[in-house]
Amino acid sequence: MLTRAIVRPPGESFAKGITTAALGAPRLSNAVAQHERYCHALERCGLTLTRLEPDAQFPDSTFVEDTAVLTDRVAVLARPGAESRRDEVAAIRETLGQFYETLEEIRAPGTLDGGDVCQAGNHFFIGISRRTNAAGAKQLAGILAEHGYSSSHVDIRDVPALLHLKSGLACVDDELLVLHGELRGLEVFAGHEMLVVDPAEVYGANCVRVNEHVLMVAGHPRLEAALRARAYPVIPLEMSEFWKMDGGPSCLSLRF
Ligand code: CIR
Repeated sequence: MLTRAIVRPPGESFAKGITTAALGAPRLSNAVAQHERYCHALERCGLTLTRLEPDAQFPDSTFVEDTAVLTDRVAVLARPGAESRRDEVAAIRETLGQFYETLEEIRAPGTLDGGDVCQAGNHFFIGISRRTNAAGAKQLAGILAEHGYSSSHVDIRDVPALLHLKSGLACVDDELLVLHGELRGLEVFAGHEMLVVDPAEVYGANCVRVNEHVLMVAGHPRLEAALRARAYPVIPLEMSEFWKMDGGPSCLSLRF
């Protein structure tokens, strides 16, 4: 059961963040409103929020998920692959220190973004991506193993559509994976039930289970119907401004 989340609303410099999406510049006022609705959705799922102040020094700092990997047994500070995001971790270290007695961390030359880490029960899929390198993935696997978790690596460097593993993969529960079609054939996912998103709805694959609910991007009717058909209560959220900056529902919070 998740009880808390850390969030940080987008700041004045939000539009200066890194993006590959050719969807135009985000409008800050819309982003702030969408973020506020996202926060309400987390609260509706039973979470108590720690709301950090917007930080214009780091345009991508609203995507807090990339700065850490949180589990029931251990918290690991990430080392973001993008140089411009690396110092976002300092503030998260301070915040997590209020909740965890010890914090592990990914060290150089390893890089790791939290968005590349997907938990499925006691197993973790760790993406090797444009942001997370093999050294970072290996360090995380070692830390997780010390705490009794298994893990496997998923190399997505040949899948340009995916910035992070969780851009195309969500673990809705221990068994059901929602995934981008490019990932469907990978041996590493064998044995899991798979819900492959329609090619017209690939952005929808970045959804996130929060206790009883699944938070997903509004406007993905096939995925929404498929989740509802499996009796998951779905909360659709407008994410247009975060989509413009390559983000989605999972990356806007650290949940624990
Ligand atoms: C970045 O490129 O780092 C941000 N503009 C988007 C990060 C999205 N994070 C995520 O999917 N976990």
